[in-house]
Amino acid sequence: MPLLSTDVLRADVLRHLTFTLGKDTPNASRYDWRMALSYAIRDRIVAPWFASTRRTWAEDRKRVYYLSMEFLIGRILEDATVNLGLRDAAEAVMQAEGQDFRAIIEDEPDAALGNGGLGRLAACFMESMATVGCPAYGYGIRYEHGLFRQRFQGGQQVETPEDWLKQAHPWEFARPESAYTIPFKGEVITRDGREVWQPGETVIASAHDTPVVGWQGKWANTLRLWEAQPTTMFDLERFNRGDYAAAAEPEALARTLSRVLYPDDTTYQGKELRLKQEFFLTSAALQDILRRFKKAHTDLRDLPKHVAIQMNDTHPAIAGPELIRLLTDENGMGFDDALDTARACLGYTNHTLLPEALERWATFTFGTVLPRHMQIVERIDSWHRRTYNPPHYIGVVKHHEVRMGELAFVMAHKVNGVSALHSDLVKQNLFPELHRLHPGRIVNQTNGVTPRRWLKMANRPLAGLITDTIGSGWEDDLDRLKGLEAHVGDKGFREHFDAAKRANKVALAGWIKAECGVTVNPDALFDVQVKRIHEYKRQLLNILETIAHWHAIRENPTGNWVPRVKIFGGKSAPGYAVAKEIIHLINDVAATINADPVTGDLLKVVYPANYNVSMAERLIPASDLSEQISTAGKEASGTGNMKFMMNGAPTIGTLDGANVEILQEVGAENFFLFGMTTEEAMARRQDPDHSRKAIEASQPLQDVLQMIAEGLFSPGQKDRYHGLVHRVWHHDYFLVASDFDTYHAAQGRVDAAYADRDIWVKMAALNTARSGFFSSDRTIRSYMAEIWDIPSAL
Ligand code: 26Q
Repeated sequence: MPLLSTDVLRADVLRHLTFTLGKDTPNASRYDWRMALSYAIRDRIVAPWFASTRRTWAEDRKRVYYLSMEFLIGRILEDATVNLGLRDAAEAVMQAEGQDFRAIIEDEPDAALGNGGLGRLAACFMESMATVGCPAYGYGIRYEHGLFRQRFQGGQQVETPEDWLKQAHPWEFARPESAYTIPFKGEVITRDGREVWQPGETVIASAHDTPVVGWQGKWANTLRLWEAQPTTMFDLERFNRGDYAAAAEPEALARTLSRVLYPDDTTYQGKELRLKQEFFLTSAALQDILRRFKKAHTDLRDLPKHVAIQMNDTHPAIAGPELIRLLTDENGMGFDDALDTARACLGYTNHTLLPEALERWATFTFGTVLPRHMQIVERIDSWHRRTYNPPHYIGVVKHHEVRMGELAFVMAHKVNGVSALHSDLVKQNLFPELHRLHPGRIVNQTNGVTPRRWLKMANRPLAGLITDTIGSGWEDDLDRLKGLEAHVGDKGFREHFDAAKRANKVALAGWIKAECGVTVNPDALFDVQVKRIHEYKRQLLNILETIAHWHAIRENPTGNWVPRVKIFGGKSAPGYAVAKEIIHLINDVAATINADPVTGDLLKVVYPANYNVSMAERLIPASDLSEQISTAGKEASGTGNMKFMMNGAPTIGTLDGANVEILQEVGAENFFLFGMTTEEAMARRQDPDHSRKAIEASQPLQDVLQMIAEGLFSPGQKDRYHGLVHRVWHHDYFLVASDFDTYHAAQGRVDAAYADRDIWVKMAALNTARSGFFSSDRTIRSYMAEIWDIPSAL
């Protein structure tokens, strides 16, 4: 098969071009070729997919159901070819047909059904579950529009709708036969002593399945996304009465449910439509799970032996009450049995400590949209209060609000944080009382990322060097990267490592020129901060320090400076004014610095618009320095930090999230640590004058703030950043001022290290060599053992 695989693949591509696309080669567009190749690749996923599904049924295996409002998948075609071992064959086929393989790959829209870290984690988990042979379904929503596209207009973020489904989507199979009715609103009446929910509205959830194939095609799972459809096309009675607009209402409601992804990643607003989306996903998933269970079993009390349901944050936390409702109202189980059964199935992953991100629904909204669930939540709450009778009871329902974090905690047999530090803070700060009542329920599962996409696929030069050096097999056994350590002392290896990085940087420089119109020197230090824009992530700290660095070069232009390219990427939530102001400032500073002949090639600042998974795949392999500079105690884990490490970029960072574990794995001499610890940060905030004191103690920071305040970067509107500067002086909750000096000093250490090639390349290579722990395969195996109680099928 390997001998002929290219010829067979070529024949299949031509067959699809002819018979699926109906195109003759002379008329085939790039799109046609991409579709033909995608179908030919998809065909090869179907066999392992069927085999996995059949085995799961035949062996009656326990399955995991990963419920997530977000799956930030990115492009699929190249990843699928890599996992099937057909990457080079696919390139050869396209070449033989006179097609540019890269262009074909990049013709695919980037599926952005998620905001950031949480959604991308779900996508990495899907790939790792397939790789390690964990029988699994991902359940999500098939948003018609994913995360908005970002443009810059005069340096400011402008959002435009995203349209990934405009073209045919070759990776999914519609399953109209798998459809469920989802009820909303109405009232609960009592009939024969039983509560009966009479919904006021219903919609249909209709399934679309995407197979997810693991490394080497040994196993494949299903990502099942639900599309909302109207129960009745329109209300015939109203239509016949001539009320045409109102007659179309049921259809309109249904269509809005899966229309668009909410673009907020940290601020939660109590929007009714969002609650409806959450219930829509959750109810459809649970109905599907119970239907599948009943095909093989009869006693629903056995559910936990066969089913593990993971809630990705509280967004699907309505799963607790909904599962109880389905077991009791629809299947006749008693409440106590239903409660025990549901809890034994459910797990809850927490991804944030930020109070403004915690979901709380007004009981009025909750009771209106889900009247039966409101009753069940009250019953869960009083059961919990009665059973544990704690002194300071933190209820699920408090001050006319349903707290989804507490609900998820109470309804789960395991609750997990996403890094060691974060899990400790979940115990100590977020749920201290519940942790005392349920010791052992909170566990840690440090995040990971898939090395197939983030190393093998995205960084071919480095992946090739790794295989040449330690052989293949590291792709699904990432601890083998340790084997590189023995070669780090070898000058030849270091030269190859350096050359791989340089090749990526040259490619990125070309792209930056095309995208931003800025010429950057590939020998400069590429310093990269890419992630959602948020105050706690402190892009502001980075740009303030960039200004200080620029100022220092101008004061001494003939000094022995290390040339730098500062690269930013990321979107702000559309309604997050402060984040949008930071974006504007970065773009203003970039325009000023890039036009300065004094600093010239010594410093450039670029901010390509519309950061997404595909852009990450370009930027991260070409990075020298990973910026992970959040205020300690605020970043739950971070996963970008792991991707940079794998790709040989040392971190400049704080003791926050998984940075702590990165530091531990890589060693302090290979990590640029700075800043306050979580405890120091909390203590620092107790001083009401902390920022003023920090600014007055730092001449560089004073200079920077003065330059901004004077309008140096906004000559057309000198007061543009008065509000921003005022906040740094007086309302600096995220401690930008207090961490400025140590950050500035750490950047100085970076320059010194980079100036010595041997020191730098060794450090970079050790980052790759010691990144094995951050494979999401390790994370998934740990969930399987400690939360799901599921063995591998491989
Ligand atoms: C909630 C309610 C209404 C609308 C939106 C939301 C919402 C949506 C997305 C709230 C939060 C999110 C996303 C959170 C997120 O991405 N958290 C990140 O999760 C990563 C994976 O665990 C961590 O690595 C990051 O540290 C964490 O910030």
